[in-house]
Parts: sequence; structure tokens; C-alpha cells
Amino acid sequence: MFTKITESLKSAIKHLRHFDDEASLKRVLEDLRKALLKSDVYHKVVKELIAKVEIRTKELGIGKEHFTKALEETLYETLAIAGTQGFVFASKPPTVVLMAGLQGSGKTTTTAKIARYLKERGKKVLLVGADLQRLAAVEQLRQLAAQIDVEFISAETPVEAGIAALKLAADRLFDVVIIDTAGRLAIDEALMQELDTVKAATKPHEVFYVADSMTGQDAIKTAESFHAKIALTGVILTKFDGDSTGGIAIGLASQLGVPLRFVGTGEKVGDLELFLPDRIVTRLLGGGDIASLAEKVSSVIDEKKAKEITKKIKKGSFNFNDFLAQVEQMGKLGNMKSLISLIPGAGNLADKLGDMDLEHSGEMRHIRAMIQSMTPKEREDPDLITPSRKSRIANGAGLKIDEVNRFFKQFRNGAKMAKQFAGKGGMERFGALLSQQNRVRA
Ligand SMILES: Nc1nc2c(ncn2[C@@H]2O[C@H](COP(=O)(O)OP(=O)(O)OP(=O)(O)O)[C@@H](O)[C@H]2O)c(=O)[nH]1
Ligand SMILES: [Mg+2]
Repeated sequence: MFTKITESLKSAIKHLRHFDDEASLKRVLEDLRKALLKSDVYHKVVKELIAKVEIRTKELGIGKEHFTKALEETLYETLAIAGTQGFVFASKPPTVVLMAGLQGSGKTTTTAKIARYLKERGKKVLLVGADLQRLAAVEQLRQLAAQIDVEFISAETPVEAGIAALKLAADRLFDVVIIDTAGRLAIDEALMQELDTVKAATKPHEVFYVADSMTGQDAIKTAESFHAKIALTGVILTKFDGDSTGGIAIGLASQLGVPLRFVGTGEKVGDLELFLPDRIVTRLLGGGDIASLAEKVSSVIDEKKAKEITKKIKKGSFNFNDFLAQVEQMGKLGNMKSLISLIPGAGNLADKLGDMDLEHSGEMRHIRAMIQSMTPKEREDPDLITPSRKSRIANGAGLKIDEVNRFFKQFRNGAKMAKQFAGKGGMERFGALLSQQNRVRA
């Protein structure tokens, strides 16, 4: 895992080196495009998203935080467009809900889940078995209804079941009627017709489309056909407990313009949650690929810093602040290799270094403590540091004076060496030195 991140950082740095910030952003956006597509976000939506993120990042100023902020905001906006979340009651009961969706998407389970959700909120719910394609389907819902202790009704045909349910609801004052319907493996005319007839007979306030979040891009097209025929008013994403990235939600929300209401998070009747845009955003951003993009943007910025530092090294004005910045940089990148590959022209040298993890070595902690014990002026100009100041630094860092002296010597030698290497032909000499050291070590 760690190696993978480092590798991608390294290659990002390599890629980004020769571009100015805007070109680098373009590159990162291209990576974002691929990552979103991989997360099953619908291609049309991806295009719009990228355009928005680009504009927003530029407005804020190119940088890691700004890129992440722009991305988060855009994703959130895309998901929240359609408004209402959760359940909405009709002004006059009963609120009638028609459930639709492909076979196995989770309609029957979700019907029971919503019933339970409403019952817990004190509502009187009637479940309607209108999937009469299979006897087992009616039985499945009947059992679920019994399990959560809500009433159930069915009939010979879907329309008859719907009409009987409405009559019962009026007579016995039910608050909500939820009609479970049949699914097909793919959309077909007969299914749509059946749904349409049930809809005409029951005039539902809500038509919920139940979508399996594990399905890919074609889920959007399917949902669009349902929407065109029976005018969906809400979407419920099921199987969100699986490996899905949630990318499909982004497409559904923005392509249909229909609000996502609930998310199914398991097989049990209690596994239903209100749809919250932030959750999907977090899930998408947490999915490795996209998270590492933000890192790439930060490497663009670090690249700029690295150039400044190289300039300073060449002028011989490299000081403790620069050194600390380098150490921090190393902390971010994780190992020495990455730092070396930041030095212009030193790309191949990185491979010659072993996997030295300086950041976590005790020595690096000491160095950091020493620099942090210096005054700002001392950090700017190492020559200011007299022996008495050195002992103060040693005290501040909790080290012996010998250790501080050794560090100063190393720093001076290092700065001198760096200056040499930053000159023409320096990299070759640096490389020779490194392989020499590696041989000695081996
Ligand atoms: N893990 C998980 N499984 C779910 C979820 N929702 C439904 N399922 C499972 O998905 C399978 C199909 O669920 P059903 O509710 O029968 O789906 P359906 O859409 O009614 O299917 P048909 O009636 O055949 O069209 C069952 O095994 C459910 O337990 C969910 O949110 N998470
Ligand atoms: Mg079913």
C-alpha cells in the first residue's frame, strides 16, 4: 500500500515537473476523470463535474486544499440538487407509494424497510403485494410484514391489489400505503405497462425507484426509461453496504433530477438510512484513487518549493528554515527517495538510494527538535549561532552539546556539498558519491 502511494507520487512528480501550475491542474483533472469513471459515475456527469472543479479550483487558486474543496463542493452540489431527502407525507392521508425497479434490486426488502421506518415513527402502514408474477414474491412480502408487525394485502392482479389497498386504507385510516411491484431483468414493455396501469389506478404521491448501487453505468439509462414512463419522484440506493463506491448516486441524482431519499445498508429490515450527500462524497473521496489526486496537486506546489530551494542552494543561501522545510517535505513524502527525485535532474538517482525512512528515524526527530529550538533569526542565518547559543539549543532540544555540534558540522558540509552538486555536472558527481556509499554500506 505504502509503496503504491509513493510510486504514484513519484510518477506524478515526474509528470508534473515540466509544467506550470495550470498544465499540472489539467493533468490532475484528467486523472480525476478516469477515477470518477472507474467509480461508476456517469460519463456525462463526469464531464460537467470536471469543468466545474476546474473553474472553482482556479477561482480559489491552484493548490491541494483548494482542489479538494472545489471537488467536495461540486460533488455535494451535484448530489443535493434534487432537494428533499427521506420520506414526505401527503397533505391528506394515506400517502401512497409505488415501488419500482429491476429484478433483485431490493424492492421488496426496501418496502419492508420503509414500513418499519415509518412504524417506528408512529405511522400506520399497509403493505401491498402487487408483484403477482411469482407466488413466492407475495409470500416474501407477507412474511416481512408479519416480521415487522404491519398489515398486508394482496389480490388476483396488481391493479386489484392496489384498489383493494386504497379502500382498506380509507376504511381503517392508514397513514401510508406502500405498493411492491414486480421486477424484470431488463426493462420491457410489459413491465412498464403494468406499472403504468397500477399507477393510474392508485395515483401514488410517490414513485420510488429502487436501484442497486453495485450496478454500473447502464443503471442510469435504465432509471431514465423508468422515469420517462412513470415519472419517478425519489430514488433509493440499495446494497450500499457492499463494495460500491457510490458513484452511481452522482449520476442518478443529476441525470434524473430526482432526489435520493434513502440508502439500504444491509439485508435486515433495520438496514435503512436517510440519504445524506456528504456520505457519498466521503465515500468517493475516501476511495483511494480520488484521495491520491489531492496529493498529486500538493506535489505540484511542493515542486515549486523545491525549485526555490534549489535556487537557494545554488546561491549558497540555504539555511535552517529551508532545511526544516525539506524535512517537513520528507515527512509528507515518506522517504528519502521521493525527496531526491524532487531535485531537478536527479530522477534516476532516487533508485540508487535504498528505502531509507529518515523521517521516522531518531536522528530526524533530533534534528527537527534542534531547529525548532532556534530563534527565527538563527534559522535564517546559521552563522549567528555562537557556542553559548548552541548549548541553549541543546537544552531546548533535550540533547547533548556534542550532538548539536555534530549536526552543525553535518549541516555545513551538506550545504557546501549541495552547492557543488547544484552546479553544472553536479548530479553526476552526486550519483557517483551515492553508489560509492552504497558499495561501502553493502
Ligand atoms: N446487502 C444488502 N442486500 C440487500 C439490500 N437490499 C436488498 N438486499 C438483498 O437483495 C436481494 C434481493 O432483494 P429483494 O428485495 O427480493 O429484491 P426485489 O427487487 O424485490 O427482487 P424481485 O422481486 O425479484 O424483482 C435479497 O437477497 C436481499 O436480501 C441491501 O441494502 N444490502
Ligand atoms: Mg420483490
